[in-house]
Amino acid sequence: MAEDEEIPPPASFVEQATVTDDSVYDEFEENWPDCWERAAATIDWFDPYESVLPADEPPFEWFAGGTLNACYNCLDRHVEAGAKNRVAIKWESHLGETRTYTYQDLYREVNEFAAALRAQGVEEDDVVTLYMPMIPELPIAMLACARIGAPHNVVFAGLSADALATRLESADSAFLVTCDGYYRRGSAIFLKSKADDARLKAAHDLEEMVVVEHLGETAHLGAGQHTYDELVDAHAGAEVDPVQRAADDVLFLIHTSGTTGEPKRVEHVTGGYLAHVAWTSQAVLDLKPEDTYLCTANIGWISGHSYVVYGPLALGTTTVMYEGTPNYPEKDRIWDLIEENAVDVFYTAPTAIRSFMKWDTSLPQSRDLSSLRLLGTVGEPINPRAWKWYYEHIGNENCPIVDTWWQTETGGMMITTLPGVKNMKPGTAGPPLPGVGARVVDGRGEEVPANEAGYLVLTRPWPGMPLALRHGQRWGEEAAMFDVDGWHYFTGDGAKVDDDGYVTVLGRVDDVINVSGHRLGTMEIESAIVDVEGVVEAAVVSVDDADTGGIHAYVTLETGVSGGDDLRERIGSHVRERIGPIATPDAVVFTPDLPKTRSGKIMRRFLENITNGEEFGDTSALQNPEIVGELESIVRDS
Ligand code: 6R9
Repeated sequence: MAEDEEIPPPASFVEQATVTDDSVYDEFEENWPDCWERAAATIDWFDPYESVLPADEPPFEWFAGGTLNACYNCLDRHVEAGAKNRVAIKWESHLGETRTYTYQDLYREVNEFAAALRAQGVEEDDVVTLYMPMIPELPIAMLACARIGAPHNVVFAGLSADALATRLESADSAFLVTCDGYYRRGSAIFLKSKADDARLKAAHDLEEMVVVEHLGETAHLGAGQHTYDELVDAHAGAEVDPVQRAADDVLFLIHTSGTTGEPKRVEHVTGGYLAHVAWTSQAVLDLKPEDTYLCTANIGWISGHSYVVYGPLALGTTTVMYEGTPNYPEKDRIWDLIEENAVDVFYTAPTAIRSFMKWDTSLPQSRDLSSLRLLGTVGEPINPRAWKWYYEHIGNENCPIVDTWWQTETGGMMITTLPGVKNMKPGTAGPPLPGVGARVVDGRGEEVPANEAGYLVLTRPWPGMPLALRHGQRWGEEAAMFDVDGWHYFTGDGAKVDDDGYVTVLGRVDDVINVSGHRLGTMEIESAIVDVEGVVEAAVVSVDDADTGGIHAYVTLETGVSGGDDLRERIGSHVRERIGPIATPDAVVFTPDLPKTRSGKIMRRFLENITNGEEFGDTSALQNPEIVGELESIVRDS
């Protein structure tokens, strides 16, 4: 396979794909915005919408006038259509315990928990925070919230008590569902104690806490704290009518890293979001009700919301959820899951694929993976070598790969090939999906020539857009950078477009870094580091190593403070406490100074060059150009 080879989708795939007609692109162009009815038609509405998009300027009221319920779409309608015995969620614990929920089982438990939440005082539009690992009670709680119109606010279980406290405050949330603890690589992590800590730290009243007893330890319960089982048992057999939500009512909040030190709160609304994720699950992942599907994303992040829970369940598919990591108990965990469950569609991250490549290639080869029909990736650019390995070793050259570019802010997929229509180009996400407007521009907002790098902007609204953008807000400095004509959203990514309109995403160009598919804000980590006594300034950069990834921190100290392993350890543990283990620097470099512009802005670009052993460009714009060479020798000799 040559480097720039185009690979047509396998005929066996195209024969059975849901979307195979190239005319879908023209149809969306000619018929914009009404073309998005195709997305809206994948879900059921209580009241039909009056207009797809009433105006082409903010506020963007997608599917105005329509009412619906996301939980109804994910459960009731499949049960009503006779699919009650189809498996909705197949869960496997890290030790191989399995739990299977049919659509009827899930319907029953979601209704019971929805009744319980109501009885605890949760009303429509109250935000319920879910601080839970990958256990079935997490999607159950999400759907229960959706049923009663209470937006959920999922916080990744790997984040610290401090991070949870900040997110409770940011969401103004008085209700929390958590669990006693969970296992990770064989050891127990106690989540309830972190939740109790957050409760004390949050400048905010937490009224009620529900605790799932997952480890089986009896959790110590204080006032306003109940076990999940006690509440569900008390509402056994209860049925709760799904509330009618307006298309624009919030379905959930999610926090991600932005360019400021604070987590960025993103609110997704019911109608547009659900239509967007259901449609892309169908058109891109080619999911069908009879499929068994595995997405390795954690539900704590947007990929898990959209493509473990809402997309597949809206389509009535079987979604496989697993607790734990791809290498526990053994490095063939994923291939086990695929073989055992005869998985049809598999969606994972490039960082996982690179690990699979490093581990023993004979592991997937010794398994029967022939059930697979389509493969997907998300989270970061995939290099052509990893792409080809995935294509050959996992897909056996029989499965198209969709390299899907999107973000927390977009809600669902935006740039990728339609696998039944377009050729694939390894390392390139593909053209914008039908109806999506994307352009690559320079610093003045002018479109750059083909194959040249620039900034990736979205130039048309899309159904899955979040509340702030619907209302025409400019998202801080991220959107204010350009002078693009008309409405646009700056994604924070750099990209280039080839002559066929295929977009290659090059990575973040703002103060967000992507470390093994985890999105982290440099400012968030830096402000945790400068909290440590003795530290004056800090700058963090990502390590550009496809295999290891990681974060390096450059730190200046107060006079008289000496940098050593002790201080390194204190910095590491403080970052863990403030944010979580994923943000802990892999190396801390003490330096007399940081490269700065004349206006005092730290130039991370030079630090990135030094970290990654690259040539650095012109340093003449710095107030202290000599530090770059000095730092280079510190790093080289360390
Ligand atoms: C869904 C998700 C978003 C950032 C995004 C970009 C990177 C995601 C990508 C990709 C290249 C792809 N990214 N998919 N880069 N190719 N297929 O990951 O959301 O956590 O918000 O991260 O991830 O840099 O801006 P989120």
